[in-house]
Amino acid sequence: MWRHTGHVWIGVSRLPYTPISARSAVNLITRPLIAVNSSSTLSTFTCRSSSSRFSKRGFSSTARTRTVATGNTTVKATAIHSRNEDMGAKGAHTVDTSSRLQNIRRLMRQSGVDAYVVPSEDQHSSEYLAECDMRRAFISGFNGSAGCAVVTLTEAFLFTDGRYFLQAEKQLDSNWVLMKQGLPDVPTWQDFLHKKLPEGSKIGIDASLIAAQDAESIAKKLEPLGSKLVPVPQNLVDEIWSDRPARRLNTVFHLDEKFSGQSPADKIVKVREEMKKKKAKAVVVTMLDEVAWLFNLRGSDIDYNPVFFSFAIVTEDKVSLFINTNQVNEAAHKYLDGVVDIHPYESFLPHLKDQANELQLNKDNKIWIGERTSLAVAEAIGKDRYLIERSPLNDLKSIKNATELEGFRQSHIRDGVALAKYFAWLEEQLNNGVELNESQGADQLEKFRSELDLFQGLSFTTISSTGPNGAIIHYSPDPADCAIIKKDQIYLCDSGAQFLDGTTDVTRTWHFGTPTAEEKIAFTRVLQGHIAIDAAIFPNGTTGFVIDSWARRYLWKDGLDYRHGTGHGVGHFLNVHEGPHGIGVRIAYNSAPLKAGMTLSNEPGYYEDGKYGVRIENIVLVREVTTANNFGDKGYLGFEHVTMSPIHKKLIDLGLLNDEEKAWVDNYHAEVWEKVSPLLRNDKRALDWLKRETTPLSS
Ligand SMILES: [Mn+2]
Repeated sequence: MWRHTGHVWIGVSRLPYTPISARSAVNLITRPLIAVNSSSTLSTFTCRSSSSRFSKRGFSSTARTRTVATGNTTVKATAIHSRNEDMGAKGAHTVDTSSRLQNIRRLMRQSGVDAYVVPSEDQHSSEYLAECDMRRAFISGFNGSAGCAVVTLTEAFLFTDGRYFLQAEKQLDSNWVLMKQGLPDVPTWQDFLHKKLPEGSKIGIDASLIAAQDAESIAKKLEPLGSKLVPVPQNLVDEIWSDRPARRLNTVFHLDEKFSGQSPADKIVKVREEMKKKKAKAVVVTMLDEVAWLFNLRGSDIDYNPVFFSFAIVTEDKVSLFINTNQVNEAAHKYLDGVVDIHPYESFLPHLKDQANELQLNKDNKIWIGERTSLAVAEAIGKDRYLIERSPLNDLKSIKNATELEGFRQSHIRDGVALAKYFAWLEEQLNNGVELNESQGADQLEKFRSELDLFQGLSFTTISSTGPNGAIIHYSPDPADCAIIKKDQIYLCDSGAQFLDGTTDVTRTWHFGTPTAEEKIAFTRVLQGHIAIDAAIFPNGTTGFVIDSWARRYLWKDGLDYRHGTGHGVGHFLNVHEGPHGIGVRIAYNSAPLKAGMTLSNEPGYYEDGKYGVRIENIVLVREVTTANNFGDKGYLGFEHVTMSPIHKKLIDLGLLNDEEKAWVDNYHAEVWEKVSPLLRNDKRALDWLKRETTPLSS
């Protein structure tokens, strides 16, 4: 697997991704393992997004890379030139990597390594990268979100998964061999190192970009061959990347406790309680959303993710935050006064080294690092002095307090206002024969969202897709070249926003003309799965792995399925994807039971390549429920949906629903009307639309 542990979200799609590997492939059902629409021409383009003008804190203020399907039109990829072209990280065109490879090989020889690995990750194992961290894209020219480059002195290999085969084929120049991970006989990049490279190879790596755990297992396999991983102090890509963009240094502010509901001091107490259970002397926090959560701080160093570059160390009596201190505004400085010592970001590793020496570490008392913590961090602590286990902050953060949960409810009601305004507007435009493309739709939705209270920006790039584009799971429209939204096709819209009181992520599927019987059946099967999850009741200790099939069983009846997970954790005004829990067939979902207070998406779908995509996504909160019995004294859990947007009745084949399911739809719609309509009093179009879309099925 790409990363064999931890909770990983890969891709621009806002969906829990099912990685394609020998291990997970057995969990996937009958469908072919290619996640792109084979009947469309896939290209990528870059543009400056127009969306930034609505963004208050600039979460979406830089260039976006977009993947666009152009239907039957073949777009000359070379015709697109952006000002980022030289970076190699943008555009569908092929970058000539000859001189880059020549340069890096010169440095490889100087460093005495035979191969050099360029992973996708940054130092914090972030899902989304800042531009300066897109090293693999720079060296290879391939800018998909998942992949790893291995450069030898004579060859260059790019490893990626099924979602990106077409894109990589298009973008890689003749210097590169595309390694299609997931196909038979194609090794993962990790296995490639011991299976394909000659014995006695010295394989260079930037220790800050590879998980300690990964490095450990790779080293073990290399050892019998006399090969080894060699940490190279300077990142060789950075050395040759002359116009590498600087890191963003945006303002870091503190989130008022009326939104966060808990002080950093309280959170630190909880972290120390977890440390005690493991006899750990310290916890090192390397994930950016975990640092942000711990101190109630937010920033905007990475698009869509209200995080900032930082590390933290919590010991039994000290808390240290490593951050570019200039970024922290005065109020935040004051807020943290007496709670945490603030140090420069660059001093993190040396500081950690000193601290590890000061603490009395032994085989029972170690420093706790998370599963995705880098080799560099592990090495700073020293061999046998660290414990690798899921970060306690990951678990603590996933259980929202009452304030955060109420924020989720309220922000989703407001979000429902923007959705109602948008869908009503869109329908009217299409009925009036106005020609609108997918990107114009996305922009209008963002405009409505930007008018909402506490809005901070989008939580990811809006997926606004008509017809066949909806079947491309990681699609997002390119403003310069995307499809016109068609009245007689299914329209799928997956979008979300960041608010001070919560993060939203919602998918709705519409048909503004007359859907076919086949489309209605697919939609209804998806809806039945959605309802099954929403209404699920299960004992404490149950994982998302166990209930995933509840979402699929109705599709399975018809021999249908979907190639992504059913649900992911959602941050509170933090990353739209977070762990450790989720609903899906990946075995990792079996390691984190669902607990009261967790937030999740519920998003089954169905995709008919070349025709349409269907997805229905709500955010749900996990909560305790009262049952007639309490077998095993475990307590029972269920979900509370917070997303407030109608589910398209026109696409429902009523003949497939039982009475309970029909009642669910009617009850949900009554709730949407009750909560959203009071906020739409000044918008007759949206109010009329909401009224119509939320009337009972039988009316
Ligand atoms: Mn989602």
